[in-house]
Amino acid sequence: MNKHSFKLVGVALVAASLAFTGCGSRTEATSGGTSSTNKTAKIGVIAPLSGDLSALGLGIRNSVDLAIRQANESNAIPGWTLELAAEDDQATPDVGKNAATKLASDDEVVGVVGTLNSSVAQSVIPVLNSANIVQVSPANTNPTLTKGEDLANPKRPYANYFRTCTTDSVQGPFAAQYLIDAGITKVATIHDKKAYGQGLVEAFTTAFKAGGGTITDAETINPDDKDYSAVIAKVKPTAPQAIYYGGEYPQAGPLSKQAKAAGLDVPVMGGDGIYDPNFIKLGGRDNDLATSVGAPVDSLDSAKAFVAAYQAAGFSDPYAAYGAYAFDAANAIINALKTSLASASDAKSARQATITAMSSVSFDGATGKVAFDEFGDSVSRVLTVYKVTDGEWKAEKTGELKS
Ligand code: ABU
Repeated sequence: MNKHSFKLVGVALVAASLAFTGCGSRTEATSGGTSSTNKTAKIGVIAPLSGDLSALGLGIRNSVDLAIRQANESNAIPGWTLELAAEDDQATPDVGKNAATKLASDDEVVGVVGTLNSSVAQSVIPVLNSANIVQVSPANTNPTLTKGEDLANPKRPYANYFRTCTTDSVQGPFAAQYLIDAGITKVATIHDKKAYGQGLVEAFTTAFKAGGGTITDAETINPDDKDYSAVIAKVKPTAPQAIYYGGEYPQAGPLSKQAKAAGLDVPVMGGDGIYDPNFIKLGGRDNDLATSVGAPVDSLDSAKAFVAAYQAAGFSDPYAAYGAYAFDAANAIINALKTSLASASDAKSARQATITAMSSVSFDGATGKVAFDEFGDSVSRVLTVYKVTDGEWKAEKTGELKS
């Protein structure tokens, strides 16, 4: 049966079910070919689906969609049909907060994958936490989201929040170690003043200095800026061997291009926020560097089935940096739902039980082992350094932070 005819049959069956029961449960063909009356539970997505960062957000949404389709096809939660409820946060905290409020008011929503941006997560997490909705981010790397502002005395702020990516407490030092090992000991830093960019630069700076490096200059930009000549003019006389940038590719690409054009011909290095082909399209040059979470997805045996299924699904956007992490995040929620929905009469009443069940989730995902520590952080601490080589990102080094 093709996708179109399956949808038509599904619509007819849903209509028949609603007419018969007069409520929100629905009848669908199960993977065994028989019919049953199913209840609905929704998994939300909050991510940038439009704007500069949509290349990352669409990969997240599609990968959650794929996990939901697979769960429904395998009847992963008997008696329940899962649905996707995707909201565009436009990479903006206020828009993300409204998206969270909308999802929280939908009684069928039991979990949310997202956000991309740590700054948006700061607005979204409290809303979902108040509604007892579990949230799993594939991409937020700011450490304070799980450990609070005082990282030396960590205290988990929100019990509903988990993530499948590692954090900037690991990513910043991993980049510092890489540069020092490469003989780069003088670096200028620039960040975009957002939670992610500032936190990443702080983590990098502490580790780089501890490793014997010198920060020649520390500057900031505004995310809306397009012309970086003023900041480049301040950095250039300090003669850094590299620029470490905290922020995302829409600013990092042009910054790299403008620095080189101004005669500051040194590598720009950033974190996972710049690891996207758009960084190169926007001006990133050969020898620029990025760290990103985990091992390269296309090199992982564990990710082969995900990559093949994503391609077979025919999505028009790539899974990008966080697709596999979003797929694992959705499957973490689905695993928790297998426990929490088993005896639930409706989705809303299973929200708290889903949060509780998430702490015990452990499975082999596309990105490797998926499980969470006492803060809700991923147990994985693997990162990869990528270098722009012949106009493409190429993996340089994968590993864990040396202690
Ligand atoms: N982790 C990189 C981009 C997302 C964030 O703000 O954390």
